[in-house]
Formats: sequence, C-alpha cells, structure tokens
Amino acid sequence: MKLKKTHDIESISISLEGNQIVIGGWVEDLRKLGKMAFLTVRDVTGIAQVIVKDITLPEDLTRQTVVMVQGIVQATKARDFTYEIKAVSIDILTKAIHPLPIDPIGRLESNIDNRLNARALDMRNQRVAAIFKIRSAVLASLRKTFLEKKFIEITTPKIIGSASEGGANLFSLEYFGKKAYLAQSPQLYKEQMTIGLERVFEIASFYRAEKSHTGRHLSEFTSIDLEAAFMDYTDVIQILEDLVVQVFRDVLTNCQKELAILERQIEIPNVPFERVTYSQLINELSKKGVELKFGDDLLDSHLRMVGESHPGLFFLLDWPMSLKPFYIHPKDDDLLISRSFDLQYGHLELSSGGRRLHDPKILRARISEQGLDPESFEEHLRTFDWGMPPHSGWGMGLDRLMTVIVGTDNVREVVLYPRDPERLSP
Ligand code: AMO
Repeated sequence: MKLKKTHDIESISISLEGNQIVIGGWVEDLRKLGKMAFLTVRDVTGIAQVIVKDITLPEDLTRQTVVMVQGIVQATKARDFTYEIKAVSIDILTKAIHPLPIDPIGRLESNIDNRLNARALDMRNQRVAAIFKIRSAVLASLRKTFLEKKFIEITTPKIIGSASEGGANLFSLEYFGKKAYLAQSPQLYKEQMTIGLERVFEIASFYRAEKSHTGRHLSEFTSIDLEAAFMDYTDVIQILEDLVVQVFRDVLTNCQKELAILERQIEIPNVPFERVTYSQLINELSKKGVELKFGDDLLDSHLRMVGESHPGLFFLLDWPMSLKPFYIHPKDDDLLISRSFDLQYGHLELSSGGRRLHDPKILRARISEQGLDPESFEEHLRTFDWGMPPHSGWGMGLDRLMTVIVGTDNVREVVLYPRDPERLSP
C-alpha cells in the first residue's frame, strides 16, 4: 500500500507541469463523464482536481474515501483550478461507508449536534478546519508572547484533594477510596509558583460543574492563566492587552487563508483598550433606568446593555471587594474596592484577574469572612510563610477568545469535543 506523498496539495502549482507527483487525501467530489472521470481530492492543505482518463476508476469509489493518487501535473481549463492531475494510478486506502452521518462539505447543512456527534468527519469541512487552524495559531501566538515576556510555562494538577477556590461548582470523583475534585482553575498553584519562578503561565483544561446552557459556558474549558510576582494589577492588565493585540496581529498575518474561508474580517484592536470602572458602569446603567447599588453584581441582562455602549474590548476595573474571590487585594485608599478587573468584549467576559492578597494573616481573615473554612486552605496558606511575594494575575477563557476571533456566539463551534450538561460524548 502506498503511503508516501510527494506533495501536500497546497505545494503543487502549474510550475510542476509534466512532473509526476503523489498526493493523498479524501475524495470530495466525483463526476463520471463517459469514459472519463473527474475527482476532487482534499488534504488538510487544499483541494486538487484529478482527471481519470486512460486508467480504470476503482469500482465503488465513494465520496470521502481515502486515496493516494499518483499522477502528472498538467494545465487545466477548469475555472476553479490552476492545474490538474492526470491520474496514473489511484489506490484506495480505506473506503468511506455510506450513508455518512453528515455531509462534511456542508452542501447539506447539518445542525451543530449532528456535527459534534460526527466531529472527525465535520473536520473535513474546510470552514470547520479553518477554525481549528486559527485556534492552533492563537495558542502559538500566546506561547510566543508569554515566553518573550519571560514567563515560564507550568502544568498544575487537575485532580485535586480540596476545593481550590471554594464555591460549589466542582466535579467530584472517587480517588482510591477518597473524594477528589477536578480543578476549576490553577489559581492556588499558580500563586504558589510565584515563589521561585516569579512569572508563570499555564494553558490547560479546567472544569466547572455549572448547569449553564449558554453559548459561552462549558463544563470543560481551556483557560489561559498568568501569575506574576512583583506586579500590580495594572501591570498584568498591560500584559493581557499586549497579548490579545498580538494574537490579532498573528492571526491576521498567519491565517489569511482561514479568515478568507470563513469570510471573516478582523482588525487589530486599538490600544489602549477602554478602561471603565464598575462605579462608572453603575452610573451608566442608572441613566438607562437600571438602578443598582454599589455591591450589586452585574447580571447578564445588565452586561448586555453595557455591551451596547461598549461593543469592543474594554477593561472593567475596580469591582467591589464583596463580589470578588477571597484572594483578591483591596485598594489601599478604599478597602471596599478591589484591585481587580475583567476584560470584556461587549457583554462577553473574556478574562478576570487582579492583585492578590499575599499577607497570610489578611488572607486567612478573608477566607473566614467569605464563609469558607481556613482549615481546608492550610496547605496553601502554609506556602505564604515561605516568602510569598506580592503578585497579580488573571485567567482568560481561550474558547471565548476564539468566538470573538472567528465571529460566532456559540463556544461549541470552537471546541473540538465540547462538554456541557447534556454532552459527554463523543
Ligand atoms: P473566572 O472564573 O472568571 O476566574 O474564569 C476566568 C475566565 O475563564 C473563562 N471561563 C469559562 N469559559 C467557558 N466555560 C466556562 N464554564 C468558564 N468559566 C470561566 C472566562 C472567564 O473570564 N482564578 C480566576 C482567574 C484569576 O483571577 O486568575 C478565575 O478562574 O473567559
């Protein structure tokens, strides 16, 4: 069985006219015209037209069958191609058995559930593949910027023995006769790692047992996390802004083909991103007839109104301490206001973070104030006695960032095998 390609399809052009080449891919289309046949064969890089003239077409060649085609590059009259391949031999490697669960070319539209049930086949739709190629470019861009800024990549445990940030949204599991949980965030570990490594980042899956049925919540999501010693929240806000802008730049530079397939136009965001305080938003909402007091949370309906007047990227700063997790640091001049922020894209929260408490006495008190049990945080609190530096950080949802880049309002479109309360497989 032939396995070795001489070329990826995107590397073939009419400049190879007369050359013999071998491509491998999937039959996307098949037309028989008398003694001739026209195939289109797609690999991950592109699509080529194959003419079958003097050889016999293998019997039962079905669409989406995987083939290796040996042939000669020649000029073409076809409108959609700049060359064609005259087949010398066609080997079937594995036949696609029809009917297939979805039409991966997208001529027959399938709903998202059917597509997710056949995700591997869905990936042969070039619009879908484009999203995941962009996702890969976004990850590469993020890692590049983190490393340039002298951050060290870490991998923290996902199976943990006690609730990392408190709260009820943890999945539990049985761990050799003990109760364990799936980590909802690397929060405590990344903070601990500022002792010694100073500047760390992690890109990994985390888990939230929330029964949310929205386009922005998943039970398993990819978080981009940063934590940095000797930095205040304004410093890590700046890093977040730089990182996001660089992602847009890199996607524009490296993913032109994918953006064109998606018919998606993006622009590099203007800097600095707008910075709006929580109190300013409360005032803005009050002018729109929504009366909120300092300390009230901003609900989705409020954020949707906010998104109308702030449709792009902006930082929402200085949340009330009462709305923030126990580890967030207050302002020096007003203990009711925190040194925290969210990065918003209109109504959509992309990231949240802030300066952390690094004094263990104050941290212990805050844990109790929030109704959590300091006992269950003792292991974590111990590390604060070993020289915990002042530090700040944030977590950003990669999946949500991807929805902004590719222009969809459903996070399931940008996650390979999404997990939500209804979906646990494939
Ligand atoms: P938070 O809980 O706000 O903060 O999460 C940070 C970001 O992660 C993304 N996110 C989600 N994405 C998809 N589905 C979900 N269920 C989901 N939950 C969260 C969002 C969100 O803005 N430890 C802090 C971060 C920090 O302070 O460093 C934290 O986890 O984009």
